[in-house]
Amino acid sequence: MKTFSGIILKSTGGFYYVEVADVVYECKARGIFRKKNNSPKAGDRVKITVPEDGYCSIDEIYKRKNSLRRPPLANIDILVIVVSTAEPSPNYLVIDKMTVAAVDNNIEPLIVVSKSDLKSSEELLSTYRKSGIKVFSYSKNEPESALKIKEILKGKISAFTGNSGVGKSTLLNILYPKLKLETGEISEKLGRGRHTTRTVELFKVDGGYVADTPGFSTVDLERYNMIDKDNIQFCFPEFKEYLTSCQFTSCSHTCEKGCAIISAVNEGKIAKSRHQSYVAMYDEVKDIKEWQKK
Ligand SMILES: Nc1nc2c(ncn2[C@@H]2O[C@H](COP(=O)(O)OP(=O)(O)OP(=O)(O)O)[C@@H](O)[C@H]2O)c(=O)[nH]1
Ligand SMILES: [Mg+2]
Ligand SMILES: [Zn+2]
Repeated sequence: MKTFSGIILKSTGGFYYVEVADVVYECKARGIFRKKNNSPKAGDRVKITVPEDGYCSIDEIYKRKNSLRRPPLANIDILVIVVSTAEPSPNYLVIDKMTVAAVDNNIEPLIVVSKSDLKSSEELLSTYRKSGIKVFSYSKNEPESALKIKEILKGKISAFTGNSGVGKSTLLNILYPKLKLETGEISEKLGRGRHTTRTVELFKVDGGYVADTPGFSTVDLERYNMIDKDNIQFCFPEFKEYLTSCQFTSCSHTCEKGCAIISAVNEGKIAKSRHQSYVAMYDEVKDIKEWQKK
């Protein structure tokens, strides 16, 4: 019997695939994790036991840097939020919920606008350039525009997320051609009503790992992550320089007269859609009681 430390690449059908120095072990998790409602997930660093015969088992999950419920991933450095200019059309509130979930979990958000060949990406780019979040645009016909993204991801663990059909797997194939991930036509997706990518999986690339994830519907996002209403403001990086002007008056920054955030929005320094998302998220969580969050 031997023990190793490794990283979980994916979990399917009750098995976990744990990489230890380029060897992947098929493991089962000990029942204790389920009892504690703390199942292992892709990205987890774990201790495994490899017996002479029988199943390998995951015995311990090492301390996580962070953990996302949806997509189910741990220890992510960068969340790459892929947004298409069209097919499907962007939804600013959905994008902003993802950026907030990332910042709240100590993950760097990075927005990639895809399909700039179908429709101008300018509105999305100008909105997020003001946000202090890195934003790039690319189209599959200009693969060189994706190279800057590759540079940022080097040596990191990153997860690609975004609506089904935005082009996450297509972009990953452009960045790392050896992955050869399955991609799908939008029309087929709608017809069959299912995602092309069906599991969360980590791939070893460029000294780090990237995770492809299945796209989600907005319904899933309602449970994406729950955050305290007073913390939402800190998850909008561009609010930071204005917050001190409001902090002593317990300003909610949603409608108050003289609010420095609202002034910055009116002056065009903060994008209107970002503030609208902030207000929507604030309203959504302000009435949720503590016990409902669990
Ligand atoms: N016109 C255009 N089409 C693109 C671009 N990027 C991806 N597509 C197309 O969009 C469709 C969906 O791409 P996928 O990469 O499968 O999308 P996905 O985000 O991985 O989708 P799920 O796995 O279902 O979550 C495919 O038909 C791609 O060829 C682009 O830059 N321009
Ligand atoms: Mg995919
Ligand atoms: Zn304010």
